[in-house]
Amino acid sequence: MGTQANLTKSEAFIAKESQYGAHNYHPLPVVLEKGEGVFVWDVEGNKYFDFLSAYSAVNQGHCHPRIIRALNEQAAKLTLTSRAFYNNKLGDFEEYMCELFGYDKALVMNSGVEAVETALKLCRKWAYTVKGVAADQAKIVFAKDNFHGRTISVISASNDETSTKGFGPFVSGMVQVPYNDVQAFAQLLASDKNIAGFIVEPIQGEAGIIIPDEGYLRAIRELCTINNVLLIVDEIQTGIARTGSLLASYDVSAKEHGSKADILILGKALSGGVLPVSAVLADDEIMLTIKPGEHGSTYGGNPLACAVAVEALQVVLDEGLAANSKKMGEIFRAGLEDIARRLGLIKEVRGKGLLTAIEMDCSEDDDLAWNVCLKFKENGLLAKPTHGNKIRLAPPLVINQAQIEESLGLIEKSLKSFV
Ligand code: IF1
Repeated sequence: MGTQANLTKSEAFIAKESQYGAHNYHPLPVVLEKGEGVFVWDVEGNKYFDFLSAYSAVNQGHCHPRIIRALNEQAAKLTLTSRAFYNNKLGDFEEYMCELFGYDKALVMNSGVEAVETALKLCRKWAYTVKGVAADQAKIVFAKDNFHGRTISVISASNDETSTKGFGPFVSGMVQVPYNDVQAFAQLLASDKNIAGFIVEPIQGEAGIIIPDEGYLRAIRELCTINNVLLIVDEIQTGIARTGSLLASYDVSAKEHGSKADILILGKALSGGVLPVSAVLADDEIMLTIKPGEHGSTYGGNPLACAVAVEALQVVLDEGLAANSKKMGEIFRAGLEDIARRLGLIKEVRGKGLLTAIEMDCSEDDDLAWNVCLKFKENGLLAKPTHGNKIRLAPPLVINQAQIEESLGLIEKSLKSFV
C-alpha cells in the first residue's frame, strides 16, 4: 500500500484500522458508509448488492425507515435505565415475543452469544432445581460443527480449531454428538442420566448451511421429551424469516408444535440490524428457576432496544418477509443451479429461504472462494466465504425478483472469469 498521500479513501480507512484496530477479522477490502434496503455503498460511492446481510442480522433491509423512526423517537426520550428500575418498553417487547412465539416468558439480552450463555445457565439451573441432577454434574449436548458464539464456555463445545486454538482451558459439562444423527444422541441419552439439554441450530450456518434430514429436529424433540432433557434451539441466524418461515424450527401458527424448543434463542435480525438485541424464551418451569439477582446485564432489556425490536418484528410480519424469503430463495437457487450446470465450478447449491450457500468445486484450503468474492465485489455484489470453499449468499429478505435476477447476472458474470 502507498504512502498516506496517494492512498484511495478505502485504502486510508483500511490502513487506519490495521494500525489502530485488533486484527481479529480478515474483511473483504471494501469500506462501507451507507446502506439502504438490499444495497450498500462504499466510501468511493460504489454501490453493491449486500449478499451477507451482516450474517442475517439485516433481514428487514438496511436502515428500514420504520425501524429507524422507532430508534429516533425512543432515542430522544429514554435509552437506558438498567434493570434496577422498570421501564415502559420492556414489558411490551416481552409480551410481543411471548404472544408471537408461544412462550410464557422472555429474558432479553444484547448479543447472540449472551443469549446462548443465558440459555445454558437456565438449562443447568433447571437440571439442578427441577430435574434433580446432582450439583455441578449437569451435561449439555452440542452438535459437532456447531457455531453458537465465541465466549470461552461456548467455544468449549466447539470442534472448530479456529474458534478454540490457544483459548484453553475449557469449561466442562459439554458433550458433542454428530449433527443430523438421531441414533448418536439416543445412545448418549441411554448412557448418561446427567444430560440436561441439547442445543442445536435448525440449519448449521457457519458450518456452511448444513441442512439436516427432514424430521431430524422432530426426532430430537421426541427424544428430549421422553428423557426429560431440554431442547434448546439456536435460531439466532435461521430465525426471523431468514429460511422462509418465521422460525426454522417450528410453525408458530400451528396448534401442534412438532419440534418446538423448550428454550428458544433469538438474536441478529430481532432488531433489524440496528442495535444488538437478543432474547431467550421459555415457559415458567424453566424461566423461573433463575431468581432475582442471579443473572442480567447492564443493557439487557433497555427501552431503546425494546422499541426498535418490536418495530423490527412488526415489519417482518407486515411486509410478509417470510413468504418473500421462501419465494425469492427458490428462484435464486434455481438460477444458481442453472449457472452451475452451464459453467461448472460449483459443486453444490444448498439452502432454505434466503439462506443459501454455494460450495465451490475445490478443496477447503483453495483460495477460489475468496477470489470469487473479490470478483463479486468488482461486479457490485458483496458476499464472504465460510469455511474455505463455501460462499454464503444471504441478501436482505426485502429483495424482489428483479433484484434476484440482476444478482444472478452479476454472479454468472463473475464466475465466468474463472472458467
Ligand atoms: C463472527 C459466524 C455466522 C450464530 C449462531 C450464535 C451466534 C451466531 C447460530 C453468536 C453468530 C456471527 C458471528 C460473527 C459471524 C457470524 C457467523 F461466521 F461466526 F459463524 F453467522 F455464521 N448462534 N454468528 O450464527 O451471536 O454473539 O455474534 O451476536 O463472530 O464473526 P453474536
